[in-house]
Amino acid sequence: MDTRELKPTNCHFCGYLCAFTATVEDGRVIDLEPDTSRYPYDEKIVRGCRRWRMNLDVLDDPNRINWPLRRKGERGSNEWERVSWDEALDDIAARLSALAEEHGPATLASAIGGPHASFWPLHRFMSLFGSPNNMGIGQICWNPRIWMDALTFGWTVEADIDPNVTEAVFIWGTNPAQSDNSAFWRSLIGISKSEVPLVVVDPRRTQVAARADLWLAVKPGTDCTLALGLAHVIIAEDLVDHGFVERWCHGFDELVEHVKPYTPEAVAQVCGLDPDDIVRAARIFGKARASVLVSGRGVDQVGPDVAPTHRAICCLRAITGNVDKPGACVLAEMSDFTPEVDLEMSASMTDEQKAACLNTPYTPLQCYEGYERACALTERLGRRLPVRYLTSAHPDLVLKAMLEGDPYPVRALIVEATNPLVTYADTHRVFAALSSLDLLVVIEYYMTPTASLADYVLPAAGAVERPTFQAHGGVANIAYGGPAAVEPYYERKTDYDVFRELGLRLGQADCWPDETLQGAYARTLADAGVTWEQYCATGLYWRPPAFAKHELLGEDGKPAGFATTTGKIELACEILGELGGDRLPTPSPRAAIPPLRGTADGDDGTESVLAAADDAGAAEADGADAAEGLILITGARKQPYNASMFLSNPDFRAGYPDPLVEVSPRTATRLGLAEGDRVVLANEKGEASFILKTAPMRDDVVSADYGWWFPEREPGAPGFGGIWESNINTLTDCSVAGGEAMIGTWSYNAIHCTIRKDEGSTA
Ligand SMILES: Nc1nc2c(c(=O)[nH]1)N[C@H]1C(S)=C(S)[C@@H](COP(=O)(O)OP(=O)(O)OC[C@H]3O[C@@H](n4cnc5c(=O)[nH]c(N)nc54)[C@H](O)[C@@H]3O)O[C@H]1N2
Ligand SMILES: Nc1nc2c(c(=O)[nH]1)N[C@H]1C(S)=C(S)[C@@H](COP(=O)(O)OP(=O)(O)OC[C@H]3O[C@@H](n4cnc5c(=O)[nH]c(N)nc54)[C@H](O)[C@@H]3O)O[C@H]1N2
Ligand code: SF4
Ligand SMILES: [Mo]
Repeated sequence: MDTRELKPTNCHFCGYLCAFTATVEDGRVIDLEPDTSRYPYDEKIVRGCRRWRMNLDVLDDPNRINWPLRRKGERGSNEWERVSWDEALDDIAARLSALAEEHGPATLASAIGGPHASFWPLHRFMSLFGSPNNMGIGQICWNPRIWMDALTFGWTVEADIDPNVTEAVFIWGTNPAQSDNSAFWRSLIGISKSEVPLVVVDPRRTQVAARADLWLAVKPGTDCTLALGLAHVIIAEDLVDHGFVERWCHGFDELVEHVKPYTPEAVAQVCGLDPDDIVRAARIFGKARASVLVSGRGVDQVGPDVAPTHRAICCLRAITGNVDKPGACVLAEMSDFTPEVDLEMSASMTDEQKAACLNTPYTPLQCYEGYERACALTERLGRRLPVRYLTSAHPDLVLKAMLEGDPYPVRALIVEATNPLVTYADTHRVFAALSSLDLLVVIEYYMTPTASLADYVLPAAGAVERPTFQAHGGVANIAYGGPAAVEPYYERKTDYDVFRELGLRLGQADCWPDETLQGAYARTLADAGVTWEQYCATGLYWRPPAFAKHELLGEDGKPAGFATTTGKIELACEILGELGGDRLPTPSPRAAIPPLRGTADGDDGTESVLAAADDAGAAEADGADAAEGLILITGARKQPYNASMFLSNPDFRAGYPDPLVEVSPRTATRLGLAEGDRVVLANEKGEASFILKTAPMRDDVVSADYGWWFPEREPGAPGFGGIWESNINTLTDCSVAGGEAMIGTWSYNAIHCTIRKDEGSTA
């Protein structure tokens, strides 16, 4: 008798969660095929992806962790004993209670990574435990855009590329050909073949830059200045949408004054561009009836310039009337299903528990007080941002509390779906801090370098073994995913089960009513009037938002406006001013326009700006690009890898065996280096080894891979899977003092480094 069954399920090796049909026999998946009847409804996405077939191998990979493991030898010795779940969770719960008793609940921190799982179960556990110290990647991924959109427009905006309406597309610091590899990238290929102008701002000539009508090879870290330069031209050439600005924007006159010095010539000097290209780009953006602008990690990870760059981009959209308009961008809606903010149950925290957040007073926006101020505004239109991501504790402060007990000791850490020894900044410090803990619990698929340091490694169930529900933090009315095809193999558990079962041991029973993750998702959907079965049938819950929602009349007969202090789009942002920040977007000193020297050269000061800009080289010497004048950018996405994942796949490694660093051919020649050389990148934080590759990009920029370790080696001491060899985060730093003032963003791009040939080895 054939006992095979066909089951719908999803991949979760990237954020798309493509739909599959699994052939299941005796509780095991024996085959997977793309399912085009469910979201994202496109077989080409899957077939064009090199990862999807890995789902079968990963399910039963002999290197997967299948049982709870407890440390037997010295920390990091990679000696383990298998224990039962009850033994592991009883002991972890008891030790957490004892630590909380001694130091207070904030002594427990957590760490997360990219969007590999639903993180609200961890956040709910933390809220109920009473700790505000969840740490993550928020400050350098997602938060800056969400925060600055919310403060400027009252909520987040999404790009609305519509080939029938959109008349200009700007791609700014993002390379979807490698990072997205899917529907969005294919829509850009379509745009590049059409009449719609495509402008790309990126120091590297990426695949999208190669297809662009205009490529602005900006000097890393100077994007805010460039955006203000575009605003200058748009205002000077009167490409402003005056009707929209007068009706809906606050602070336009101030912005006009503010951008006066940002002439194309002055901006070109700072950004290393041709002034004519700046004018051309501004005209393209300003003249189109609908312009769309998509930004990415290139502007999310430039430390002090993060907030002003996003704000300047928001201003560009606003002064040209490209807000909540078809073909430009759309203000998202709160989810109809239970939003993240309720799922994470942060409201259950006491004021005293919130006040213990390590961010206070270092980052006045990214902390509970900042959140509550911002939320008081967005709530006017019924919108609530998730709390936990946007208050996530700054790694610098968490590491300090671990290492120095200052301002109180953080003694325990739960790590879910991240590999901080490779992906967090300043590996040496992360290593020292994690090694110093009383209790380190890592929930993982594999024995990563981070897991090898743990007291307990708990086996996580992956996609196919668990239901999925990708909901973008509840800031948009969309969720996608589907059911599990099989029960978790061996003794793996979903992350949800781990946190629920820990929670039950710590008196949280009332807040975990659903025995399973699927039950919890079904409850979430019930708020939207949809059943789990209905959701699984299409793999998508989506309601398209309307446009021009600010015009909608409320019960008082007045238009809704925007959920900001003034009810308008805030070109001059009042809440940022109240928090001690800049009301108008202002770049950090390294990207500042040189000050005007008197007015003798002319009324508009242009020539004096140019004279001053000649001195810019001197200013550079004390900034990011001293030494050999090189500027390091890190982590440009490359298929088929994802951060520190998939390096053990033999096919992937055969095609991409070594960590690479890229420079332009001219820079290689200047440095006396050749393609294939083994080189060492170094700065005051550390050094790492790479193979040199030449690529079309801006001269003097060095672009290094991130995520490299060597899973084929021993993960524990002394080498920890090779994390000290080619791990670019041994050169990065997350000090809160050097970061962006409101959110605390540190720099993975626009960093100082030197490069030398590794004479000791041959590639
Ligand atoms: N293959 C693969 N895909 C991934 C990931 C992965 O690790 N691998 N990670 C996922 C995650 S977590 C994220 S956040 C997304 C990120 O997705 P993207 O935002 O698309 O990230 P990248 O592809 O690295 O593109 C960033 C671009 O910014 C450029 N850049 C660097 N510094 C600057 C600068 O100062 N100014 C400007 N204008 N540009 C600059 C880089 O050259 C690079 O081309 O990708 C996701 N997708
Ligand atoms: N220098 C530099 N550093 C960076 C970046 C950069 O561009 N440059 N990018 C930053 C960005 S944007 C991001 S998002 C981070 C990404 O950083 P991470 O998320 O830490 O990177 P990954 O290598 O994807 O690590 C994910 C780990 O979680 C495990 N895992 C995957 N899925 C699950 C799951 O469902 N449950 C559990 N329990 N475990 C799971 C995997 O086995 C893997 O070891 O890196 C950041 N670090
Ligand atoms: S890795 Fe991403 S694009 Fe590829 S099949 Fe999985 S979900 Fe789809
Ligand atoms: Mo990310």
